This record gives sequence, structure tokens and C-alpha cells, in this order.
Amino acid sequence: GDGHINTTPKTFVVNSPNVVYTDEEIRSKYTYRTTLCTLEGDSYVAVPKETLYDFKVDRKVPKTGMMLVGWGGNNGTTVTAGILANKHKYSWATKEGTQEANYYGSVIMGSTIKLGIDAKGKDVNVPFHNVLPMVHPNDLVIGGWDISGLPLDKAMDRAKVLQPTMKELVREEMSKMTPLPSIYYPDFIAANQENRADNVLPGSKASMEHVEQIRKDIREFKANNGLDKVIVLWTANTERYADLIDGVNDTADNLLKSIEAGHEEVSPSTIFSVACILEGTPFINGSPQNTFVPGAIELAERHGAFIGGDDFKSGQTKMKSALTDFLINAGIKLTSIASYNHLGNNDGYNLSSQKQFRSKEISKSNVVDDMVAANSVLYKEGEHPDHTVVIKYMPAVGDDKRALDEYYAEIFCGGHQTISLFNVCEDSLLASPLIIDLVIITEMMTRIQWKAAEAGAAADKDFKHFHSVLSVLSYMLKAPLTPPGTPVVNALAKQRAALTNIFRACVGLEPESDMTLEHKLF
Ligand code: NAI
Ligand code: DG6
Repeated sequence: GDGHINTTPKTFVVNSPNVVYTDEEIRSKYTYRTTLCTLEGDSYVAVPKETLYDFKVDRKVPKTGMMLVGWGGNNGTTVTAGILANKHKYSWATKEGTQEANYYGSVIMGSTIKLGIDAKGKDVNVPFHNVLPMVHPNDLVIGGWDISGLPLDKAMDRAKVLQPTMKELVREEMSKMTPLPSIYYPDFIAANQENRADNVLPGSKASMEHVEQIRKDIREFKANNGLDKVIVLWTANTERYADLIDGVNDTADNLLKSIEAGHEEVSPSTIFSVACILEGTPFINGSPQNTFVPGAIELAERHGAFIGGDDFKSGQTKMKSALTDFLINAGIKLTSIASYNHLGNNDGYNLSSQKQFRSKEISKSNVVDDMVAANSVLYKEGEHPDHTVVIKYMPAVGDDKRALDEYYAEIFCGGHQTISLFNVCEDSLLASPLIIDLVIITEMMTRIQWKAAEAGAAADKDFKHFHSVLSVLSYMLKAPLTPPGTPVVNALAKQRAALTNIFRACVGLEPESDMTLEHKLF
């Protein structure tokens, strides 16, 4: 470093009558303030509403395992190498100089939140990671499955993402990591993936044996590594959509029956989700396909198991959910978005097949709906900006995806604004920190319980976990899954605010209002 030591404190305790710390728990009382709007005649009546909640957070940070489906892919190998490099505090030579391992791109590990202000009114910020007692990514034990049996050192070479000097540091450790055999139903991913499928479980359609094998793999991984908890995340190839068929995947019972019967519309990712739900292991889907058919969601609710998805929001879509929010909230009428991508990694190869591209097209397209719908000044009922998404496979550029976007908008009195973006970066270096965030936040959510507050003896009763569908993960996901019947929020700033404010509530802190009234009195 440059010799400068940053001595700013990075941790805190809350001193409030509403917050109690014990060795085991943090307990808080939190007043949730909303506004209830009712239509009277042709106008709304807005009534401030308060609900008092009790939160409790289990302070014991568990020994946690992260099992990746698609471990031998670009994301799987990159996130593994990155965690090992951080854990061992490796640094390596690059043409720009020495590079130290870091967690840039992770909201949890790389960003701060405003805790409050000091006596002089100056902002006090703390690392996001320290808001609650979260798992540190360096402590994650990593494992997983892949239909390709290549050990991770060779798989990392195949991915062509990391610097050779970095790879040499992690090579030996990675060579001891080999993916478990996985479920391969060829019809769900592109035919061009067949050559790498050399590590597959017997059987090419849904079966309870597959569900049981995945459950056994999780249990063994947990036992062999002395883990308290495992989180499973799908970062395998994008599958085609499964057809939604009444009687097949519409309810939990029908889905289980269809698996028993070997129905051809049950995808490998749905089998993984069912295995995890039955095992009580949280399962996150980082790809765009409809893994969580209605029957899978119902099954998760029935078992109180956590699920989250869909599709990592890494580059183009993250920009889109920030830029669209900015334009529309600035009162500028966005009229079209044209998004082109070309990339040359295996993800791009798989997506060169129409059915798999279609899954991605859907997840990349519905990402501005809430922002448009919220602005009835600019948009009439049902009106929507034109939006097109193109992805092309271009082997030469490898993992260094190019994303070109044109935003076209109507400004004051008939003028037009055209914004062109050209975004180049290693796709897997954007996705890897999202995998870390998704796993750490999901694990944290398993240790939070809450309920509407009651006085006296009833106060301890009926704490509940969050709903099975973890919509709080939406900042990292293109097509956020939400509890059935609840709204989807795509606007990036709102997604971050939901995450930070829920975590703040757990330690009895108000949402950050950004009013800074202390600086505004005349
Ligand atoms: P990749 O193609 O390099 O890796 C996927 C891995 O999954 C491969 O090693 C493949 O052998 C394996 N696989 C396929 N089917 C499997 C199954 N049934 N069970 C176990 N393993 C299986 O792709 P990459 O770049 O790592 O991306 C992974 C997924 O994440 C893709 O679906 C991609 O669309 C999605 N994604 C990636 C983003 C990024 O920025 N890299 C962002 C958003 C989503
Ligand atoms: C090309 O679009 C391939 C995709 O897998 C993307 O790289 C990935 O979905 C990331 O998407 P975005 O829109 O968040 O950059």
C-alpha cells in the first residue's frame, strides 16, 4: 500500500431502548411506517400507518458451505479462484503492476452504508458486511456439481478468464477440487454442450433417484466438512423454459408425481431445487430459465425452505435498472432501449441456440416495467418503451463480453436525447461477486426472524422467518422472484434500499432518509 493506514472504525453497536444484545441474539423493536392510500371520489386520502415489529437475529455465524451447480464453468471456477486468492491474501504480477486479491463488485464486501452522523453532522459510514453478523466469504467451503468432470484447475484454464500469474497461485488447491457428477437431460441445454457432458448421473429424464442423489451429495458435503449449513446456487448453463402444464408442474404434489413418473418437462434445475427444498437447503437460481415452476414454489412454501432467483444481474441489465430509474424519475420519457451483446465464452455458445436464448431474452426484457408503470405522467395505461435484446456468439472475444445499448428518450417540448453505452468487461468477474453476495445474504436471511410485536408473555411466541421466496436478493438478479401475487421491483436504487433498510431494522435503525435536515435550517 501507500503507507496510509485507514483508522476509521468499521464496527458499531446500537445503543437504544429498542435494541438488546445477548450472546446468542440481537433483538430489536422496529416501527415500520407506511402510508395507506384510499380512493375517495376522484382523489386519494393518504393516512400514515405504523406497525411495530419484533426482530431477532441469531448472532452465531455458522460454518457455511457453498455448493455450485455448474462449478466447472466460467463463473464457478472464477468465484472459487477469487475466494481462494482472498483467503490466502495472494497478490500477483500483471502488466500494470502487482494486483492484490479483493472483493470489488460485491455489495456486501465492497460497499458501505451510512450508519448516521457524528456530533459535527458528518456522515459515518460502515462496511455493509458489518451491519449484521454475516459469514465472511473467505470462510466458505466450496463444492459442487458439473456435467463436465474436469478438475477445477483445468476448468479454470478452459474458462480463459484469470491472469496466468493468479492461476498459478491457486492451481494446486484447485487441482484437488473435482465436481460431483450431475443431472443431464440433453433437451434442456443447447446441443452444442454435449461434448463436455462426461460426468453425468445415469438416467436422462426426471427421477426421484436424482432428487435423492443430490440430497445425499449435500448431506455428505456437510458431514465431510463439518458444516452447519449449505447454500446451493445454480450457475450452470441456461436451460430452455419448461412448459407449464396443468397436472404436471402446477402444484407441489403434481410436480413430485411428475418426477416419480419421469415426466420430460421437469428440468435438471427444477430437480436440484426440489432436492434442496426437501433437504431444507436454500437454493438460488443464477440463470434465467423457469426453474421455479409453480409446483416448486408451493413445495418451498410447504417446507419453509428458502429459494431465490432468477438470473444474475451483472452488467448491461444492472446499468439498465439504474439508468432507466434515473431517466424516468428525472421526468424524461424513455421511448426505446436497444440492447446488443456479443460474447465468446461457453455461456454465449449455449445461448446461440434459440430456445436457451429465449430464456435469456425474457429475463433481460421485463426489467423496466415497474419504473414505467409508476409514472402515469409520462406513460398512458399500457404504454411502454420499445425494447429489444440481441445476443450473438463471437468466439474471439471470449469472456470479455461487449454490451452496446442505445437509450432514446423524449425531452422538453419535442426534443430527443440519445444515450449510447459501450460496456466491455470480463463477464465472469462481474458475476462472481454476485454469487458471493447471493450466498451471504441468503445465509443471513436464514438467521433472521420477526413478528408483529405483542406485549408481555406473548412477546416470545410466533417468530417467523421471511417468506420462502427471498425477494430481498433482487439487487443481484435480473428477473427477481417474489412471493406469489406480490409486486416485482426492478429499480436498482429501490432494491438496494430494501436490502439495507431490512438489515438496519434488524438492529433497530431507521431507514436512511437522505433528508439531512440538520444541514438545512436557516
Ligand atoms: P459456463 O458455460 O462457463 O458454465 C456453466 C457450467 O455448467 C458448465 O461447466 C457446464 O458444464 C455446466 N452444466 C451445464 N448443465 C449442467 C447441469 N445440469 N448440472 C451441472 N452442471 C451443468 O457459463 P458461465 O459463464 O459460468 O455462466 C453460468 C450461467 O450463469 C449461465 O446460465 C449464464 O447465462 C448465467 N449468467 C452469467 C452471467 C455472467 O455475467 N457471467 C450473468 C447472468 C447470468
Ligand atoms: C450475454 O448477454 C450473455 C448473458 O449471460 C449475460 O452476460 C448475462 O446474462 C449478464 O447480463 P447483464 O444484462 O446483467 O449484463
